[in-house]
Amino acid sequence: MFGKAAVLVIALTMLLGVGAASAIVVDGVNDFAPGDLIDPDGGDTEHAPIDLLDVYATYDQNAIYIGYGHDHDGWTGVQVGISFATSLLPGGGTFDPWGHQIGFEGVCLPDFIAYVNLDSEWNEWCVWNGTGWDHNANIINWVTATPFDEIEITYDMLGVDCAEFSQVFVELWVTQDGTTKGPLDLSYNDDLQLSTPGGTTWDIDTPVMISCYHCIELYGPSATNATTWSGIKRLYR
Ligand SMILES: [Ca+2]
Ligand SMILES: [Ca+2]
Repeated sequence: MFGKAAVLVIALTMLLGVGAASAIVVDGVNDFAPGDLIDPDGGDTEHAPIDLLDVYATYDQNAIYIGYGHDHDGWTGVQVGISFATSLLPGGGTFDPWGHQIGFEGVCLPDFIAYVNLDSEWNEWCVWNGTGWDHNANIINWVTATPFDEIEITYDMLGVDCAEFSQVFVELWVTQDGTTKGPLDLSYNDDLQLSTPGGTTWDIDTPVMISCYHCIELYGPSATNATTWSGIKRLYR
C-alpha cells in the first residue's frame, strides 16, 4: 500500500542523511544538531506570523522530536498541525480533525494529527479510528511559547515497535481557526500552500489535498541485535 511512497523513498536515497541519535530537551530552545535540519522553509509566505522557518527532526530510543521556527507575533487564531502516518498501520484519515479545508489522499494517509491553537496553547493528539478522529486534549509534550517550537512524539503514541522496521511520514502546516481555512504554509508541499510572498488566499471552500510527506525511517534494536540505534535514518524530500 506504500508503493508510491516507496518510490519516493528510493528516489531520495541519494539525499539520505544518517545522524547520531540524540535526545532533545523540549523547552523551546533549539538544541537540534545542524544535520537535523530537514527543511529550510522560511521566507516563503506573505506574512511572517504564518511562516514556518527551519524545520528539524531527530529521534532517540523513545521518541521522534520535531522542532521548527515559528512566531505568530500576536496574531490570533493561528494554529499549527503536524500529521504522522506510519507504515505499520493501514488506512488513515482523509479529512482534517479540526474542520479545516485540508484533506489527505493517496497511498499514505495520516494515522495521527497533532494540532495546537496558539491563542491558548490548547493541543490535541488526534487518532484515526477507522471512520473519524478521536481527540485527546493536552497530552502532547509541545512547547510553542517561544519563536522556536519543539514537540515530542513517543513511539508509544505512534504504536511503533522499533524492533520492526518502520517508516513515519510527516507533514507540518500553519493554518487559522475556521472551516474556510486551508494550509497557509506547508513544509514538504510548498507547491500547495495558500500563502506565498506574492499573496495569500485566506478562505477556500474545497480542501487542499496532501499526498506527499517527509519520511523518517526507524530501525530499532532487533531481536537479533543486528541493528543499532545508529541505524535510524532520516529521509529528506
Ligand atoms: Ca515557510
Ligand atoms: Ca513552506
